Amino acid sequence: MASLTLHRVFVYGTLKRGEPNHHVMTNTENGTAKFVGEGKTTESWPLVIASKYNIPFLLHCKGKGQRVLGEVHEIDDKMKAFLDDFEGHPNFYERDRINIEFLTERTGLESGYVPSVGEVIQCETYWLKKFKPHMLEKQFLENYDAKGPHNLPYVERYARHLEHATYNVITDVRQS
Ligand code: PCA
Repeated sequence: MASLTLHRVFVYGTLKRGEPNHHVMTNTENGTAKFVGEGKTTESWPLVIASKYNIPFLLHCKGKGQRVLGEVHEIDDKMKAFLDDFEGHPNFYERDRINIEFLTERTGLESGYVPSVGEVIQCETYWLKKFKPHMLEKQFLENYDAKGPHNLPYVERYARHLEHATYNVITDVRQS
């Protein structure tokens, strides 16, 4: 039987609406995802762009960087399993909790519970926990945009060299 459990995920990078990997969250073959609203981390964390493919990473290093803006989505078990695989959890990104201040006003038309503005909610996010020291020398962003003024455009997976299609060959960001 399909589980009805929903999980809140905070996306800060290419999974956000309008960003290059958002389509995986709208593809119902992967499970279901519902946008709940915008949010901001309650604490400062470094959000950087790194690797030859210009991939965004939230580094698990509290107090550095800025409070990061992103989106809260409600996902089912199937989408959670899909995203874990997609993000290489736990061998590349690691999914773990993060506290998020919810920022979006209710419209009154939502189905189900929606947090109020200013409410702090616990979500799951895809961290880079074991990162190489040079990652902390990069620019710390507040709000990721693949086409932003940083001039580090995201290289989509299909455009990468064939043997670089999976994360385990990206060796310049993660400390083994
Ligand atoms: N995808 C995940 C982690 C970084 C990325 O590009 C996200 O958008 O939150």
